[in-house]
Amino acid sequence: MFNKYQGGLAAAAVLLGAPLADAANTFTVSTKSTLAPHLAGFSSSSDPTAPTTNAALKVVVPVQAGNDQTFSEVLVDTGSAILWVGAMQAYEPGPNTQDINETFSVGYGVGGVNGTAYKDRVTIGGATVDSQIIGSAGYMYGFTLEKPIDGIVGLGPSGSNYGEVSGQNTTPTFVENLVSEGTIDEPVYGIYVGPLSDDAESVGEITFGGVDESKISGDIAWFNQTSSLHWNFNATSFKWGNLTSDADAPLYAVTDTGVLPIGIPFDQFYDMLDMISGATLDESSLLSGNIIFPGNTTADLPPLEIGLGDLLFNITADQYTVPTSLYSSLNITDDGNTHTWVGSGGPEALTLGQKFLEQAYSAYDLNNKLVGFAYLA
Ligand SMILES: *[C@@H]1O[C@H](CO)[C@@H](O)[C@H](O)[C@H]1NC(C)=O
Ligand SMILES: *[C@@H]1O[C@H](CO)[C@@H](O)[C@H](O)[C@H]1NC(C)=O
Ligand SMILES: *[C@@H]1O[C@H](CO)[C@@H](O)[C@H](O)[C@H]1NC(C)=O
Ligand SMILES: *[C@@H]1O[C@H](CO)[C@@H](O)[C@H](O)[C@H]1NC(C)=O
Ligand SMILES: *[C@@H]1O[C@H](CO)[C@@H](O)[C@H](O)[C@H]1NC(C)=O
Ligand SMILES: *[C@@H]1O[C@H](CO)[C@@H](O)[C@H](O)[C@H]1NC(C)=O
Ligand SMILES: *[C@@H]1O[C@H](CO)[C@@H](O)[C@H](O)[C@H]1NC(C)=O
Ligand SMILES: *[C@H]1O[C@H](CO)[C@@H](O)[C@H](O)[C@H]1NC(C)=O
Repeated sequence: MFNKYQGGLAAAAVLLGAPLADAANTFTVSTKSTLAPHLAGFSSSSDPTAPTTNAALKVVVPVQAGNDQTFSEVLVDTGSAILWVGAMQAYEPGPNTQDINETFSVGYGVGGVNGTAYKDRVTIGGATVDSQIIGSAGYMYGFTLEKPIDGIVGLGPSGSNYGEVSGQNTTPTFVENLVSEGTIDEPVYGIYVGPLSDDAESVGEITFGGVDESKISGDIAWFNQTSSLHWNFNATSFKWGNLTSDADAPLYAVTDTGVLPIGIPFDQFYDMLDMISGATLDESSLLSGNIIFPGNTTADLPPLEIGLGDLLFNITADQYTVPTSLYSSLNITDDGNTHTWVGSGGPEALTLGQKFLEQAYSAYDLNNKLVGFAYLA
């Protein structure tokens, strides 16, 4: 989750097999996508694959810390890099808690939080860190769309949490600590955000220490990170019907599990509005800024074609249309129009939020500063 879209630099995909193959050998990752949310991650202490729950509007994972507490709705955010809990259930220092006499404070694009920082033993799924900096929420504002949440686990790039804990410049993330404590060999992780089903929550997973090969088809396309603060990289192409991004211009992309929409390049976004008669910008719902198509165009809406290296992800109209079952939680009035998850990503820029990630596997390599994508199996 973030509030600025930072452009990266230059646009070529790399297909690297090596870092992955090594990392994958360090863990035998079982597929746990059918396990029940909230409980499953703790049923097997040797399983490094923590189930995440795509609760329609956010990806959450249960986190154990404090006084033998389970914080079940902790938002998975690849756009930040600090761990805090205690927004719903107060954090209580427990047998493994060290009082470090520090505070923490983080501002996100959609809210902010501060409070006391501790070191504690923290478990996510089968993965445990003995000495993890964890924030205990004291004061919090915002997060309208995300609430209720228990906290946020940041899976952003190393060193991107500068100044968030008093007395420290940057602090190690959960994944960095898994490596330094010897639990995983490589600071590599993979995220599968299960596509949302109509009726209920769907289950995805995070794999620490490698990727879950059973969730992907073909190779992962890896991209050099172009900003140290977020998972920015250069994408390759964008197309929607006859609207295409300029092949000679850069196409700056950022991926973030903590944001919901798919942001497409500014020029094509406004061309879309001009081209479809009756198309408007959402001005009143919680998806303010997204495009709304008149109901009569539904049948003709082409897919969003997003090219990342050699991979081409087609996000179909069905996939970028907001289901009516979510209208009330998003304050959308059922006016017969087609409300979408599609907004502007900024000039020559793509934002690949949760609604994109439901259709792709993503992978992160902290040492080599790479972000990768693969087709889902
Ligand atoms: C990615 O970075 C590596 C190491 O800095 C470099 O060798 C490679 O050429 C870069 N790839 C691209 C596509 O920029
Ligand atoms: C805790 O930190 C405050 C502010 O830095 C300092 O004044 C105080 O002495 C510290 N307390 C302990 C017990 O270290
Ligand atoms: C948290 O923010 C509130 C409101 O700005 C402020 O009053 C409070 O002192 C802050 N607490 C910490 C621990 O930073
Ligand atoms: C693009 O497609 C739209 C809708 O089919 C059409 O009205 C428009 O003329 C086309 N534009 C170009 C440049 O082909
Ligand atoms: C669809 O409805 C809009 C108004 O809501 C109108 O401007 C447009 O011409 C209609 N398009 C078609 C293809 O009927
Ligand atoms: C909900 O929508 C109405 C108009 O449809 C608007 O007046 C109101 O401000 C919206 N509420 C929120 C929380 O966005
Ligand atoms: C993506 O959609 C376009 C337009 O409908 C189609 O031509 C293309 O074959 C699709 N590509 C893939 C990889 O599904
Ligand atoms: C990303 O694209 C920009 C603009 O074209 C370029 O300057 C930069 O070198 C590219 N970076 C990588 C890692 O490809």
